[in-house]
Amino acid sequence: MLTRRCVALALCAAASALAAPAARAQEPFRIGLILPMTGPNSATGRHIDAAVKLYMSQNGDTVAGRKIEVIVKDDTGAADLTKRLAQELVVNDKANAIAGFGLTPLALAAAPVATQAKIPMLVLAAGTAIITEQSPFIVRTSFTLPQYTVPFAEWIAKQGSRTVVTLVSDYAPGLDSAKAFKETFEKAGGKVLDELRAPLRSPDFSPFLQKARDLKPDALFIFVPNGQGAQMMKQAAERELEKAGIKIYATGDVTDDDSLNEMGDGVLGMITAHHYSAAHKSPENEAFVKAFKAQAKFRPSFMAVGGYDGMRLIYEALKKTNGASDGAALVEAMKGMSWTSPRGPISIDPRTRDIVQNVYIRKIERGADGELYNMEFETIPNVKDPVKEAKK
Ligand code: VNL
Repeated sequence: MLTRRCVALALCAAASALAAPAARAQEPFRIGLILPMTGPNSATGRHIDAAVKLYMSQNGDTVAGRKIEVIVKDDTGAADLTKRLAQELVVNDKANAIAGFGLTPLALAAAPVATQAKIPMLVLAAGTAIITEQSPFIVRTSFTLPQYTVPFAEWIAKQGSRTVVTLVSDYAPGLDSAKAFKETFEKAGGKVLDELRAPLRSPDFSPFLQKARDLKPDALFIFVPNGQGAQMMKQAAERELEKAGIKIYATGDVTDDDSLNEMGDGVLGMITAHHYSAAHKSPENEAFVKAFKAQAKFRPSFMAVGGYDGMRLIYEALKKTNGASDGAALVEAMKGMSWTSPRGPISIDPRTRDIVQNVYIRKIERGADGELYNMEFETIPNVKDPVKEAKK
């Protein structure tokens, strides 16, 4: 005969057997967001963090029954710290995904951690072409440097410039950009007279700008990462390159929406190429910019849009797996996904896990609100990373 105690115990056991899977289903889905929140690249961190917060306030913090928990870590832009934080997020915080990566060396440092932990690694910022090849768990929502450098070099060649000097930051994305520019521009019949490289840390661009001026090219092509554009354009103005008959072309990293207003009227009319401008004309972008400004109190840059789309990718993948956090299943769910981002139509190339997006040629103009904007006037649609396309 069952005693009262036995009955109670049996019920307890039954109850806890029922409770166990339910409790597991309610485990939060943890995203370790590793960003440079302080140091020279803090603008990148600030924009991505604000965009992630905006996405969550618009879309809620529960997906397919899983509560989404974002754990933000500041890597200050130091690769050894990025790697340690990624390891700690996996081991101590039981992160189900890691995301962020403000600079290429930081993404490269974290890639082996994602491979070992078998969890998705979302690259929201860094732009060297080879990054997505460093782990089968990497998916990118930012951009690649050759993605906008190649169509831009073709466009510049068409404008009639015959000789160009390139000036880039001396690290992987800069080298990617300079190489893509030279190959494309020379194939179109132009000539790159010199390939200048400025140091990444605490750069003084003046000697490089002077060297470019002395070489008397038709045009100068510039890439420096997010956060260094204002200093570059100030020093370029001091060297009076335009007065010497040298046109300045830059990637949109140089004239990003965060620092453009600091550059003053000297940059009016300058032409750049990039995948995002806060002035992009679409209902999706107008709603995004309005909501972003209301919540963050500053206007979104291309870094913000990379973070916003990265969150959407995680949310949509979790819906597809019904809340299951298996890393390989989540990455599979992300492959081929497409939607209309604030930047325009985008998709994740199922072969490379890299982003496919429009590239826009833009001109700096003063907007109706008195602020400076990169105004898009030509679109090169659905561009895949040309480096990985060439390897097919
Ligand atoms: C990178 C490329 C970083 C483009 C950037 O800003 C950028 C990178 C911090 O791959 O390191 O605008």
